[in-house]
Amino acid sequence: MAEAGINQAQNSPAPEAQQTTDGFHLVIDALKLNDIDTIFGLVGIPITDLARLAQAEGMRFIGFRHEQNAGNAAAVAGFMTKKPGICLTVSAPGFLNGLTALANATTNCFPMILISGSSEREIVDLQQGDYEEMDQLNAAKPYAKAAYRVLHAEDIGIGVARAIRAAVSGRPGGVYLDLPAKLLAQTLDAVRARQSLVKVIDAAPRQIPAPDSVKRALDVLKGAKRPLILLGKGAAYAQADAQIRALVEKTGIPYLPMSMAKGLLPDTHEQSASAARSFVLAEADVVLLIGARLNWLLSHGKGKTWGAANGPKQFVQIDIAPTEIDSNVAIEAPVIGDIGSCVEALLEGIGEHFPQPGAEWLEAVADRKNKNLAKMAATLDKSPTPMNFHSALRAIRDVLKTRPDINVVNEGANTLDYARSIIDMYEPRKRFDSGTWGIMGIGMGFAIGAAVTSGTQVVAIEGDSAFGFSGMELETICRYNLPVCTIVFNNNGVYRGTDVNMGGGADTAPTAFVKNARYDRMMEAFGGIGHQASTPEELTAALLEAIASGKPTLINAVIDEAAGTESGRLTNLNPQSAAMKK
Ligand code: ADP
Ligand code: TZD
Repeated sequence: MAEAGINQAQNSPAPEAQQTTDGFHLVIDALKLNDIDTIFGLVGIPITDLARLAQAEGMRFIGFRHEQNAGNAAAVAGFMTKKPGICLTVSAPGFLNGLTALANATTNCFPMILISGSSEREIVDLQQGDYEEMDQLNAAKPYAKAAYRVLHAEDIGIGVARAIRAAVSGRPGGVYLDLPAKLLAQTLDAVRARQSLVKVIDAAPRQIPAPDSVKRALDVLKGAKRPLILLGKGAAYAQADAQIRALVEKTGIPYLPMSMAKGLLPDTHEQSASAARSFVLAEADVVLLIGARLNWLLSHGKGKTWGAANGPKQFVQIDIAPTEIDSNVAIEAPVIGDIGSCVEALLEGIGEHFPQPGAEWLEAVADRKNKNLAKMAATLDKSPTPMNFHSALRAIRDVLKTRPDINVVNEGANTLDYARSIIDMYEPRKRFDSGTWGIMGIGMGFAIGAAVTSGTQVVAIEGDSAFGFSGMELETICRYNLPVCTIVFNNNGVYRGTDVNMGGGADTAPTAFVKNARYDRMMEAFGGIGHQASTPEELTAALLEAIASGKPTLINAVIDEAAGTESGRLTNLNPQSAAMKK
């Protein structure tokens, strides 16, 4: 069937010699010309030969067990590198499996390209019932930043170029590229084909902010009595680490990192106000947002969290997307441009000296921070039996402190909320988590993407429910022998393991799992290393061994099944029926 392309290619002379080439080769040539060296995907009709050819032509093809995980790997690769990560899938169901990752990438502003094979347009459009028939282009549009279809082989170069530019320019996002089977098999003259390829020049051009917007921002900041800087994952993505650090340190303003901006400055930095988060959000009078949206994760910039009773706040917002401004509350001073250019312009405008925040504000922040840190230290010092989230995370924190270079993946409810505040990060773009949607299922995809992209150790801290969404990728981790240590916080269920069937029937409660499952044995099934850890000491030993060996490892961390709270810290978003509240 459509899988014949590469067999022909392998048995026949190189395209130059035979002077024709085909769609398969052109797609690979177009990606390589644009310095893309890795494809994450899952094969089948009509793209198996594309994956084979990618390998034959020196690219890496990382094959997954489910497309959503391949897509998540591509998305995290995009976040880490500012180059679009590539996910390759088959038609209809494969495409739809990948679409969740594409939508999540778009929501999080990660650049990626989902490339899916598709069935013939004339059959799809007449709904004549092709193999895996679906109008994929239209299905993708609402969930992607852009969606394109290529119908003629000579347009592959342009199609790939458009996809790359759309993914990374302006606000980054997910792009869908539809490649019908017939296109891949089309042949054309090799010289014309070569000429049709496009090397994208300056894919994400700098966007310099308007000087008057910079002046306005500085005026607002200078007028602040209790200023705060909020760093979002856009700031991490921008790779303007030195400028951002300079701005924070020159202004002396306390800062809060959103979860994936942790490590942009080390969490141990004295200006970090993480441990006084509620206090600074409520008390600040002027807030400088750098690559962070005022969405639900920041209580939409209003209400009690923001100390509504203290009167209105003034916001300065740096973002590349002008439509982000005034999305939830009025923004006093928008600065539109790429973060590197905007922060540089602010630094230039500041010159040698910036009026430092008043001692009263800094002391109040430090005071609250020290109190909260002392309280947290007392909680972390306890060693209950069985382990709880805190004692397990203390063990992990102490190991990771010695290896600031390690990538951390994190999802779950309690596991996410506690790990985010307990595990310090020291380097930028090393923490990858459930992000803007609070999605479960990014775990193994992000872990594989981060390991493949960085070539270095990953530790994935996973709720047992969260892990289940992508757990089959343990096989992928073992197959590519990736340095990924997965720690499953096993408390026998979603949030916790103590729920009972309120109807009294034999079925388990909606949040309950099989008790005392041995996730470590899943790892062993694929040749990886499994550990069971019931104490912080066992967890420490297992993690140290995993990191020292760099081998695929899973630690089944046994957590008190009564330790978690429903929805972690999102209890307020969880409507409960009157009957359940009793
Ligand atoms: P967080 O969840 O960490 O608060 P968000 O994903 O809500 O962060 O916000 C990221 C913001 O950063 C988005 O509004 C996006 O437009 C912006 N952004 C991403 N990359 C850049 C960049 N290079 N320059 C400026 N803004 C950027
Ligand atoms: N499905 C998807 C794709 N995303 C989701 N966020 C959910 C379902 C709902 N959900 C959460 O918001 S957290 C969570 C689910 C199912 C799992 C929590 O249980 P856990 O973590 O075992 O992973 P804790 O640490 O035990 O709370």
